Amino acid sequence: MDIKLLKTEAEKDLTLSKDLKDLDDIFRKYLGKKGSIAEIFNSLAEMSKKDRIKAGKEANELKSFLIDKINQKRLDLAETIKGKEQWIDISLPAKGPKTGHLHPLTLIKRKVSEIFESMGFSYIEGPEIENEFYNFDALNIPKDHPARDAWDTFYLDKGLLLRTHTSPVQVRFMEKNNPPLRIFVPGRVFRHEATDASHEVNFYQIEGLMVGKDVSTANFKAVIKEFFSRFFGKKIEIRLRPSFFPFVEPGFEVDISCVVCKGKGCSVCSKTGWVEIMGAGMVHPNVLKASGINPKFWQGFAFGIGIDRLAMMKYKINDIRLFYSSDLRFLEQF
Ligand code: FA5
Repeated sequence: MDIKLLKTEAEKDLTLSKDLKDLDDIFRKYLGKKGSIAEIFNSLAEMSKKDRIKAGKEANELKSFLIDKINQKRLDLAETIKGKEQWIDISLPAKGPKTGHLHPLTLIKRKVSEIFESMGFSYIEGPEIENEFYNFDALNIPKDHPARDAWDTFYLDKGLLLRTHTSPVQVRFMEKNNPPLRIFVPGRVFRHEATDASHEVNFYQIEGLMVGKDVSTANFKAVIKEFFSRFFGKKIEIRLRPSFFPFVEPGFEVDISCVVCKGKGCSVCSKTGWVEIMGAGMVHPNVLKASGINPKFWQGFAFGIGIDRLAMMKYKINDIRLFYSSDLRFLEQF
């Protein structure tokens, strides 16, 4: 390889180079591991001693020459492109780290907690892995009772299961605490069922329980009316439908008018204009008994609200599955 020709070619390349990328290419072409200079060094072994000394010296000179030229050109380019996007101004303050934020379901849980706490309810938690006694038996759902089918359950080994609702915590709490009592229990629950726009296999509920000497359905209505108006910050239409839950008597389901479509009918409310948001009722005497409380002296109401459904209404989300999608485009809006 003719070193003089190589030098001329490199000088030409350098003159024509316009940006830092061109310079990197030139560096690679001549000084890189597989570049021209490396090639010359590799071929030295095949030369006669005289040629080898000459070529080695020239190649080394060309190498330092090119390094100097490239460095100089780099500085020149930096000067000329100062102010343009390629210029890195090292005196600028660094970009701050991206901070995370709370998940929309956490925001809702906190808001709900704040409201119930202000009404004198205490925050209580219970286990996500339950046994059949607390999830079913103590809640007046005997083994072979068809009502058990209402909760499609993920069973684990040894009589354990993933709790299908937060109601078992009613019993766990009443076993250890005497009435009068007022608690709310936010928590994750699991159901082995098909998902759609308003159903997930994993979702969140808030259980509420108030037991006293003369706690009635009227108290329940007052509490949830106050809750909904504070939660939504405006008047919301509520409707109570008689319903059956073995652990309450009487039992009802509470619907609120669909905020997503303003009651017109959409995928969230299955075109009915109403969204089922909670189950509720007066605590069944058998549940009080199973928890060691005498139903002759004490009575109360209980309810279970779907947190996800509340979040859907509050933020006008039309598919519950978005909460669990981990999609930042969705989550960054909150
Ligand atoms: C229950 O789970 C009862 N434990 C509620 C209860 C408590 C009744 C105390 C009486 C006394 P239900 O299966 O209807 O009931 O669920 C309660 C709420 O959870 C529903 O109103 C709904 O808001 C929410 N929910 C139920 N299933 C799902 C699901 N698959 N995905 C999302 N939310 C759901």
